[in-house]
Amino acid sequence: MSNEKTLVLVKPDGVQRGLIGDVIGRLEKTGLKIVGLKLIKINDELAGKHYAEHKEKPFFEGLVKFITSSPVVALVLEGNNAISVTRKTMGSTNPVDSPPGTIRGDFAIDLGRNIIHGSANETDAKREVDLFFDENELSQYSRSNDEWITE
Ligand code: IDP
Ligand code: MG
Repeated sequence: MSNEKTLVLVKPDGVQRGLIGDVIGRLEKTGLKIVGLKLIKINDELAGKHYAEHKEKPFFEGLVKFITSSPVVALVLEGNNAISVTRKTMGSTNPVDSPPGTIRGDFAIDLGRNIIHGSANETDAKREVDLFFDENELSQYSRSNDEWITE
């Protein structure tokens, strides 16, 4: 789809390691527009909803413990193909398989400490944006350089 919104989290490891600026900077430079942004501590309930698809997986308990262990930065990015552009910029789930130049490839070496979350598809993106942001926390605005980013 053309204009999309996607949810990104700078996970606890990214916050603790001082990588918030690097991660957001890379995403910003793609041309995607930040329309929501906040620092929050995820509780068990929100973690369970966010990672519902992984409830039966052996790593679920560790994943919830990790994602609730420290604040995260939650972002909503908007733009043409925001979901796939963000996933491409992030790299693969396992940093070991992520090429240099991607966020996970450059900043991480462990599957369970991979710095960033990004929605996987349109259905997940809608659900996750609603889970983390109220409507009134999202901004609609234009930038003076929008015509230089999108034809
Ligand atoms: P994604 O974050 O690239 O969408 P998912 O498969 O949705 O990857 O998994 C969610 C998160 O769970 C991953 O980012 C990673 O932190 C963690 N994870 C996934 N698979 C494993 C595993 O086999 N062991 C430990 N952690 C895992
Ligand atoms: Mg996923």
